[in-house]
This record gives sequence, C-alpha cells and structure tokens, in this order.
Amino acid sequence: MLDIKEIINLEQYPINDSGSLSYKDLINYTRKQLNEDGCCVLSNFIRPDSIKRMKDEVDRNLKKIYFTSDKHNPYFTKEDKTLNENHPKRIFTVRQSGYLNSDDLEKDSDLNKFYDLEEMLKFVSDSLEVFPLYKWADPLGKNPYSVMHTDHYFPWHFDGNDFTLSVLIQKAEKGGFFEYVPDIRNKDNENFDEVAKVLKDDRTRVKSLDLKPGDLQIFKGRFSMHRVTKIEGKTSRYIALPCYVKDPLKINKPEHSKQVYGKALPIHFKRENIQGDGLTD
Ligand SMILES: O=C(O)CCC(=O)C(=O)O
Ligand SMILES: [Fe+2]
Repeated sequence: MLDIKEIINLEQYPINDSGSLSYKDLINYTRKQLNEDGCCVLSNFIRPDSIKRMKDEVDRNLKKIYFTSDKHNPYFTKEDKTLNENHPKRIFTVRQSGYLNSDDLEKDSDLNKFYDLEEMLKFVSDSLEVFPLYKWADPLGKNPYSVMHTDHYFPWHFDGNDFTLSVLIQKAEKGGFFEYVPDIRNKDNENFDEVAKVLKDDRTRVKSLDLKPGDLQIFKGRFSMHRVTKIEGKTSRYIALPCYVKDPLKINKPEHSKQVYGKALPIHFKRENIQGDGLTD
C-alpha cells in the first residue's frame, strides 16, 4: 500500500502537518496566487517515482481510452439555433483528445491513492478557501487522465465541476500549453460577450502556463475558461485531473458526459435534474 510520502514531496509541501508554521506559509502562498491569478502552480509537488508509475499506468491502458474528434461549444451543450450566430453557445470547435476515465484506473493506481488522501482534500479546501469542499461524485470524470497525441487540440471550455487540479505526467515536445482566462464568469454573470471575444482570438485576458512533469496546478475550471494548445512533435501529453466540487451530489449532465467521456451512466440520468449553480453546462 502506497504511503503519502511516496507520492507527495512533503519536505517542500508539508500538507501532512496542518498545524505547522510551514503549512500556514504554504496556504498563504496558494491563497495569494489563486486570488491574484485565478490559478496556482506548485513545482515538483509529486515525486518523480510516482510520476513514472502514473505514466506507466497510462501506457498500459492506452487501448481503453475514448478519443474524440467532435465539435464542442465551451459548455458542452447541443447547438441552440434560436440564438444569434455569434453567441458563444453557437461557436463550435473540434476537440481531439482522450481520457482514461476514472472507472478505468487500476486498483493500485497512484492517482486513486492521491485523490483519496484526506490531506489533499484539506489542502485544496484551505487553498481555495471553500468549506466544505468535496471530492467529485462523477464516476467517470472525478480523477481521469487526459491524453493528447500529436496534432490534438483541446478547445476553450468550462468544466462541469467547480475546481480542478492538474498534474502533468508527460510533456509534449512543443505546444500543449495550458491557457486560461481567470474568473471570466461567475455565478451571477455568464459574461457571454467576453467569452465570445476570447473564442475569436482576443488574447487580452489570456494567461499561459508551461507546466512541467510533477507540477501541481490548482484552477477554477468552472469559472475560468481554459484550453490546451495544439500538441506539436512526437511525444504525447499526459495529465492527471483530480476534480473537486461544492455540491457533493451534482455530477455531469448526460450530454456533457457523453461528449467528454464517451458515455453516460445510469447515475448521470438519475442526477440530471439536481438543481445546479445556474451556470450553463
Ligand atoms: O489538460 C489540461 O491541462 C486541462 C484539461 C481540461 O481542461 C479538461 O480535461 O477539462
Ligand atoms: Fe477543463
């Protein structure tokens, strides 16, 4: 059974010692970054051996991955032809990428172990200043790996869950940058005009990250629109995506789940009508 210290660089990030001064310093840092940038990156958070085990897990399971070349709007909804053609809900872009869904992870997966750590949930909750925070109930999307091969592109979108961590496992030779627009929408304002501008290549508010394997990123995927630029070169990009939510019951809508993870399960239909946060999904 893997121990927390075999996965996380506790010397630099003492998330197992929440009473300590160094934990307080760490939280002050992550809070400041999240408030200023809408995102926070912690270098070398995951140990290299654990990254290697996660890479091997993806390699062993490549055949299970659902790859898509479908067109999506930023909300993963069906087209609504009653809207003006320039409305962001009517702007569709091809996504080429795949997921090793959470229900396909191996029993002894480092990623499952990481996601199940109570220390991680507390650390993410403290960093985001969201109490209580929950792990996501979505059986497919709660902690998948995203895999992108040469020429793949993941267009601008919002996530179905509130907050996402990312841990880069394997970096593309070129491209594959994570780009985001911090807090472009909030629960009271969809900000469709600004969203449309970004979709039309206005880069005024766009930030870009060059993540390295082992880095931990915390971001607000439901509120900060984001994308992954085209993968160039031979090396595929692998990234782990543990997800967190404010509502312990809400999961992806069936349509969103089908578009992103290739299928919807009975639980997605059962929970389809749970009252959400009011934002387009
Ligand atoms: O691959 C990434 O860095 C982000 C992926 C993403 O936004 C998603 O899977 O929803
Ligand atoms: Fe996303």
